[in-house]
Amino acid sequence: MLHKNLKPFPNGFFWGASTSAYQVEGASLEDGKGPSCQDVKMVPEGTSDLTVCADHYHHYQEDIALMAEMGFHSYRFSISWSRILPEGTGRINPQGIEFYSNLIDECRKYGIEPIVTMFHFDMPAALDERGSWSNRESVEWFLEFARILFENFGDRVKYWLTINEQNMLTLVGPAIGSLFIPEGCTNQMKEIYQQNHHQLVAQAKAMELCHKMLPEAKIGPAPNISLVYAATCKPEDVLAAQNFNAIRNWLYLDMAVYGVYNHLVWSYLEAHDACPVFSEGDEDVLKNAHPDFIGFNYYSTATAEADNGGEETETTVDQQSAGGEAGVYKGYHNPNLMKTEFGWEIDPIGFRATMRELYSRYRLPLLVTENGLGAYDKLEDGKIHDPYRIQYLREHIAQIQQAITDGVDMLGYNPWSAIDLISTHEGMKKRYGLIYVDRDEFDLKTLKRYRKDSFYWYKKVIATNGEDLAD
Ligand code: BGP
Repeated sequence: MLHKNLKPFPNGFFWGASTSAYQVEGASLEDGKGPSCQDVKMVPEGTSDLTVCADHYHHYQEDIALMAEMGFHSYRFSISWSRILPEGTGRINPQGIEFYSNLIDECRKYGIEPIVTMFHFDMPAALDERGSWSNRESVEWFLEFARILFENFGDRVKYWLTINEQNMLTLVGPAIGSLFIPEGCTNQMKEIYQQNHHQLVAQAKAMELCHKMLPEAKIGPAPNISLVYAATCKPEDVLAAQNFNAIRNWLYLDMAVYGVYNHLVWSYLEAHDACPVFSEGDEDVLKNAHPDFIGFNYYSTATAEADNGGEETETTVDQQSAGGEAGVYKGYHNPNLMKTEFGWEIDPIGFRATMRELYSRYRLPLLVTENGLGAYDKLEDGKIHDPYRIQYLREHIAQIQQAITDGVDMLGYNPWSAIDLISTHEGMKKRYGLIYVDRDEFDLKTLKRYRKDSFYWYKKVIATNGEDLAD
């Protein structure tokens, strides 16, 4: 049902937007920063590398001022591990600490709450050389990094996110430029789920450490959640949707919240001889960690049908494509949904369904850490007309209010992205920002910032606490 008497957005709702370090900062090897896996990867053909990005590193004051002009209450950004620890462990880079300290102060100067992602796809290259998440020591590496962040920024950062889209790292590593498979590996699935297990343990320990060191702070995970629909009401399709929901979504949140492996996923891993090995103490560590809220990225729903194990299934290419697994589920193109210019389905109502489901399952406040539309924006006479983005954001925000009226506890909305930045695998041409950056894929041009039409529109949305969504 569509509510007519809508509840208002709560006071203190975090209206803001998101970025990630390796996609927005640039200065990829400046001021003592070590390379991350993103800096040394093969960039997809036709797309630029990550040395300059939006040059946020050098423009952060101007960028935060623009966010303040929009009235942001929050800015969700990530901290580059290899800017803080160039070799991933050991030696701290003071200039890295200084940069984030200044960035945080700049936010606070305008009353913008910094929401910090500790890890967003950018493993230090030096740690990849030591086996990345495959190495059990990665748990301790992450904890060392976490402690440094809490020590240096914990006095000013109250909201922490552990690992961005761990589910996408596990399911579509190559699309986001982060896949580590050791030489001689014979069971890739087992290897990937072992790495996933290390990340789950690292996350649990980081949450516990955060609560110990910063009793006032709040911390949560940030997976990419797409509720999975069944393609039809055939019982087999419903089972397939349950399978994909478990593999794609619930594994990560059942673990973060309840500290246990989702039983459907465990049985799927057993069938593939891919169950992770627990080290001593893991079970307790996982059970003892408790997030304060659930951060989640939402772009669209997914749809699945039964797979009889016969024909070949489509491969999963990126975050929002479903692919399939013989005998488990098969991705299905939902004929009821429109797509973006880059082929991602658009489903605002599915956003509400996702929020309802998340809240029913976990009963924790929800923070939207990403949501947005990638498009080919054009700068004409100093203006960027992006009605398609306004429409996308408007329809999604309207569904948050429906969800709030459904009784879902919503903390905030931080769409992707505050400012144009480099896409995970489709370069600069796929823009998401409210602020336009004057550069092309390879021509850096002026890097000047322009306010898109969506900038002015979002400013009004924030000023009216979500009451006025009109153009
Ligand atoms: C999410 C990532 C972001 C971001 C966004 C858009 O999966 O957390 O880093 O890039 O998706 O994706 P893309 O850049 O592939 O269009």
